[in-house]
Amino acid sequence: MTKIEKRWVLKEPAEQSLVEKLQAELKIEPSLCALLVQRNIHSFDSARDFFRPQIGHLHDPFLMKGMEQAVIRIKEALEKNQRILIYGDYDVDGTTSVALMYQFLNQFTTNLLYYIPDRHAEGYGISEQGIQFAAVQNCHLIIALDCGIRSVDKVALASSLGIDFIIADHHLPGQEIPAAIAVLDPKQTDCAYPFKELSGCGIGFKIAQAFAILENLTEDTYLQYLDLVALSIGADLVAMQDENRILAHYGLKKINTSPCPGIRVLIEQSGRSLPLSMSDVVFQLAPPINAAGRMGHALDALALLLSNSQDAQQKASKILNQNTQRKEDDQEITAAALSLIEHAEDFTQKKTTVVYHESWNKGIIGIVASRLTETYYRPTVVLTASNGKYTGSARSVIGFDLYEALVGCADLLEQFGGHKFAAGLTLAPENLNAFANRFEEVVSNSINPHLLLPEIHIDLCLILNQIDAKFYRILTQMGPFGPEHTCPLFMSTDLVLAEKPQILGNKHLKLKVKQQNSIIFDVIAFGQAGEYQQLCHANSFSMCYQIEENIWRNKSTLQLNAKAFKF
Ligand SMILES: [Mn+2]
Repeated sequence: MTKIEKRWVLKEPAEQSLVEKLQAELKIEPSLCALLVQRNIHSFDSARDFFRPQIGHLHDPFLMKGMEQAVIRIKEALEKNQRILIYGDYDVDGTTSVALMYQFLNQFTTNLLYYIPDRHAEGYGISEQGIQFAAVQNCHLIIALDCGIRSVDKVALASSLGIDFIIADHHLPGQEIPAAIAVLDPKQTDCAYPFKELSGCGIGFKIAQAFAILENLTEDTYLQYLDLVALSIGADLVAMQDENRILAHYGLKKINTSPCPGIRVLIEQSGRSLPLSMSDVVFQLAPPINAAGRMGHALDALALLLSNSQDAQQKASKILNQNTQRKEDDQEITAAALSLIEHAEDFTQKKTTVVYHESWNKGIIGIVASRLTETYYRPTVVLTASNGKYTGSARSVIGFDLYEALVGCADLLEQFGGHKFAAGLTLAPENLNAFANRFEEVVSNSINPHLLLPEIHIDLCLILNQIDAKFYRILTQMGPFGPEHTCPLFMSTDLVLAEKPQILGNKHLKLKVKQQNSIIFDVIAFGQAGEYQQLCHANSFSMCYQIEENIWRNKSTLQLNAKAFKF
């Protein structure tokens, strides 16, 4: 397998005068002040708000377009005892949205149902089957979460059946907005809400907050669901900024102290020790919840999130088993896809990857597409057969607009949608080769070749002696981290080995490094056993890394998690 060379890009250094001013006020290590300034924290006050997020700093939910209409319609449904259907997407954001809204409203009514479409049979968004279900069940109101902003026809259909809609979505609106009672989506150009990057579940949370304000209820009626909101923020990869950081901070606290029974059991069964970080939420808790929809039906994930403690064990086992199966399928399909790529003619010259197999699971091809870009860093499309057509998931490389490239292939596609980095498409089987050729042509003609080299963005260059327990403690207080507020990545140069490296399980490396007469640091380098020879022979090297805590036999030490080496 070829190794991808990555370009190391050091971020623009912080302005020295601002760093000095902040250091005079905060009296912490200048390199930490430099990190803060790089992240637009310039004063004592903004640092205080940043390190101590406040629930009181959440935005007024009524600033969101449609909020007043939404909560008034919900209130009316409760007063008239109308049956409400809570409708959500099949991923983590969708299932947490439904769990939040269902349980919140369940405090005031039992006349409630929920619905999640089948990923394989119904696909994404509001389905006709869902609306039929609402009609048969005599629902008067559907609250759609994490989907619906483009469901113009479906909302009209519901309306013709006497069913009202409230849409609470965070996806990009199309030309036409559905004619619902209320459409909540801060990405509407005429929505004045000050923060545009809430998750779908975050929008649901804002509805609950608005309803509580309207009805003079205590904060706890909605704050008790912050564990679900934090889960959605992590899993949906929304920006860890502004309101999301406050919600994630308190939600993570709840996950680590008093989560709902389903999340508690999921943590226990996954074997992770507390406290969980946001990255544990993303990599340990989210995948089994997503696996339900990919391998079976997302209702199994929702059942866990809604469960009381008695049956949570068995519900968690079910989705954890589905996740194990998902991982196996995912590895198998990835290996098969890599072999297809490597057997294709001229594959080393290609700028794109397009692979197809009729038997691949439609719920997994998106993950496989991302995985393939880890080996061949190119715009990638993975397709499988579905209902007589070929359907696919596409992933881009950073900085290249995949959606635009698909527009250039539109005449060969039956359907496509998505955004810059990820998209979905459907085509007729006879167009597969023509599409693969056209996609290669369009990308080759428009991509800047340097985009095909992945970049590592480094925050700061550090001297090893700057790293100590206090430095690390303040660093962790800068979390939770996520997109747009990533865990700081450092680099150090002129490093030498303090002893011979060890290879762990054929794949990983464990080493000890120092810098002149610095103290010695333990380093873990996942998936980098291939660097062993060069490390052993180098006079000195550079390394980029994150700093983490390693707890072993109740003893905590700092260790460096190496992401790349340069010789
Ligand atoms: Mn979402």
